[in-house]
Amino acid sequence: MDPFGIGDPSLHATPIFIRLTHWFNVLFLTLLLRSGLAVLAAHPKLYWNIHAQPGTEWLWFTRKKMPADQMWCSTDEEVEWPGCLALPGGSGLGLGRYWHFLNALAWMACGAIYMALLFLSPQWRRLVPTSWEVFPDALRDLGMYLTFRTPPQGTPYGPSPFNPLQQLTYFGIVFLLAPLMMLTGLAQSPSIAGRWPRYERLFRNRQTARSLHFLGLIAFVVFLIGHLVMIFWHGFAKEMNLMVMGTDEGLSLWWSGAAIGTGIVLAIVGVHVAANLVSAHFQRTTHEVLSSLVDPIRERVLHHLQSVQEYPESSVSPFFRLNGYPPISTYPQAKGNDESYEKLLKHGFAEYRLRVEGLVDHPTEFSIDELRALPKQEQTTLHHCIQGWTSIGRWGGVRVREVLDRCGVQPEGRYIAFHSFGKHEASGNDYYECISIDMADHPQVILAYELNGVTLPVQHGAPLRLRLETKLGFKMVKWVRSIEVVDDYRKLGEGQGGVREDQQQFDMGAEI
Ligand SMILES: Nc1nc2c(c(=O)[nH]1)N[C@H]1C(S)=C(S)[C@@H](COP(=O)(O)O)O[C@H]1N2
Ligand SMILES: [Mo]
Repeated sequence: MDPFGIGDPSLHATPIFIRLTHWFNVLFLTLLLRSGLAVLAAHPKLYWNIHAQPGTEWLWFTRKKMPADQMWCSTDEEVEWPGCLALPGGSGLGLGRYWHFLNALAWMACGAIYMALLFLSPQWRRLVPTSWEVFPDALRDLGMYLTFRTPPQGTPYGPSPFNPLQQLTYFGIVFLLAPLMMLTGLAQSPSIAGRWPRYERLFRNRQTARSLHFLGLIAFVVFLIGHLVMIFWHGFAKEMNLMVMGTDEGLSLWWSGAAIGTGIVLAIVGVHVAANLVSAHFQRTTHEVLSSLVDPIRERVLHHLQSVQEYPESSVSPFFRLNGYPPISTYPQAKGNDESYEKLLKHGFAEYRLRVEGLVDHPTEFSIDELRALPKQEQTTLHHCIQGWTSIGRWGGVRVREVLDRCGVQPEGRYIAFHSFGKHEASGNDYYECISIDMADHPQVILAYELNGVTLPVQHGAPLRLRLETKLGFKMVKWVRSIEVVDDYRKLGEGQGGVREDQQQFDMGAEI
């Protein structure tokens, strides 16, 4: 038994850690791929520009046209893909993201174990080319495959069992594609982009990172197809023996690897099918199970990050996309107008009062003039919608902290709920979102009454909307009716932390 291949100078046998991490990698990567498609379906358009400006997509997977003469929202742009393609199928953004993050974490853990053992053993020599000759040699091998010949096994400059093309490809996947996917994935987090705006600029901008992340997916699919072709090219039984049994020599049953390997592949398919089924039929349970695994890690890593964004005013987006129809009868899509809101709107919000209540010493009502009299803060920031589009706007308003300080938060107050006049477009339930109370101490958490230097327009949430510059857009309640300080967000709505969490299985933290 030589689990690390130390005693095998030819590195011909595949040690157990490589075989195990290989099969887990197959599981995690395929789940990442299919859940990634569920995320893409929520905004099936790719851009190179940060404004995600309609009409400037370089690639799109939809035939829907948005009307030029009427208001539309980014939920109207969503498409649904079948469950055989995406995990989950249909409108699967919320759970798709959870599957994606869970598998990203599992995949990175698996990768870390693999890397550690690879470099602690001589096994790295399978993968790492030790001569520039690998480039012309790989080209030669490619030419041979394309003319239906099989290149000789091994490299002339090292003990690898792979031919130069294989070695170069695996090296590229492990040391270039995998890091690219992790880095471009992280660059799409509003918490990371908010805390380190320059990190995001490494990839030019947030939309470029998203586009590169997608191109990485394509590269991975191309690799997967090539890999499968090669398994059959070089002999299914032999390759399966190497990847399951560790060696093709001295096996009493030549088909044992093929049989067990096929069983492993079927088990992986089974996990995919089960993941789709539970996501479709037990949404809430799936949400709760996945969030109990993902949320603690995500929260620890990302929640405390504070936004330091200050985009130049010249970078303000020419067009700021919308999500959520105003609660007025002009828009039947809003799933219910609010007459009190319509009345306030008619009088220019002169009678509007922001109610602050719940676990506060002095429940208070603020008029817009009173809010304007408090210290004003302006910030030019990037808005990340959970669906994938971004826009830059200059917001002006008052810090949530300023408002709360005037009401005196009681020690039991741990969360802030923002209630809207509007409804959730799919369920018709009241729109509300909760954040943990420490967010009020973040420097760029404001109730905005201005956008780009003018009074906040109705479609963007007049008279008052929340801005949280490290969170996804759905947390930033528009048409704020009241603020409620609570001890536990689970007591509100259906208990998940907001209406989109309740209805769409979005994540309460919304940091990535
Ligand atoms: N009341 C209410 N607030 C809302 C929404 C909504 O539907 N209703 N949509 C949210 C989502 S998903 C996003 S991305 C942002 C969009 O803000 P915008 O319409 O100003 O661009 O508002 C958030 N706030
Ligand atoms: Mo959104």
